Amino acid sequence: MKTVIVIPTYNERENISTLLDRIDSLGLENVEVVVVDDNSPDGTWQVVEERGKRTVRIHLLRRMQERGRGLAGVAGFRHALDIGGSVVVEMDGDLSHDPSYIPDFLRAIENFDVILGSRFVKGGGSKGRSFLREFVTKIAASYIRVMLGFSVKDPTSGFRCFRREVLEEINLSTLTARGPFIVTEVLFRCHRKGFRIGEIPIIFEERTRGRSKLGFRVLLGNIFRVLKLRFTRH
Ligand SMILES: Nc1nc2c(ncn2[C@@H]2O[C@H](COP(=O)(O)OP(=O)(O)OP(=O)(O)O)[C@@H](O)[C@H]2O)c(=O)[nH]1
Ligand SMILES: [Mg+2]
Repeated sequence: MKTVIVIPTYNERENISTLLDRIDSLGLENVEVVVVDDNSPDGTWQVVEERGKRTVRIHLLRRMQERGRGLAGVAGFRHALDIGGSVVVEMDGDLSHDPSYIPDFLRAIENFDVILGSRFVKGGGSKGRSFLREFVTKIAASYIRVMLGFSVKDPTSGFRCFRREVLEEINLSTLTARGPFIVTEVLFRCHRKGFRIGEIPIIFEERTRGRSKLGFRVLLGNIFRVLKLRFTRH
């Protein structure tokens, strides 16, 4: 059973080596990594390319024309399927998601189709986040749960694990979100298809290096994106 870890990056030069080291040190068997970088001006892709020369387990997808967390993630999923992944883990490249949880995901996915790394189940949480940022995340989670009918506690978590069949079924080519809203759009499809969605606790750590690409305007825009998902015929 091959596991593929998909990491979208934009200007994560200060974080990506540490993350790849940490993944290596887990010593997991049959794991490959796909970094999807949108030709970062800080040269994140160069770091990945260099490492990729030393090991066949690291793949770089360098997107030259497009920019955006959303379709970068989708490109990563496609590549993960192409190289034969039977389980696909998606995580951020800013060290907010600790790869030492990956074995927990792999255990949990045996009984589910999708596993979310959740800040809001027992044992989960966040470190280093401001009260305001945490508050916004919680309000957004409640809003999304009510509007889209999810029972999961942390629908916007970007640390996730999917069975291959899920990514084959949700029709990747018609996903529309270009930005971080993609995580909600993907979860909505999984939910509508009736896949079993589980959660495991994770401690999310606020990034300490590099800059967040998530702006206030994007967050506000998500209010409308949720409404659009809810009221569009599918
Ligand atoms: N390929 C690609 N990756 C991106 C893009 N924007 C963000 N990312 C990556 O997506 C992940 C999450 O982005 P962040 O900027 O950390 O956003 P966030 O985690 O939602 O927000 P914070 O909590 O503020 O960090 C990181 O690994 C980013 O490098 C993009 O345009 N293209
Ligand atoms: Mg982040």
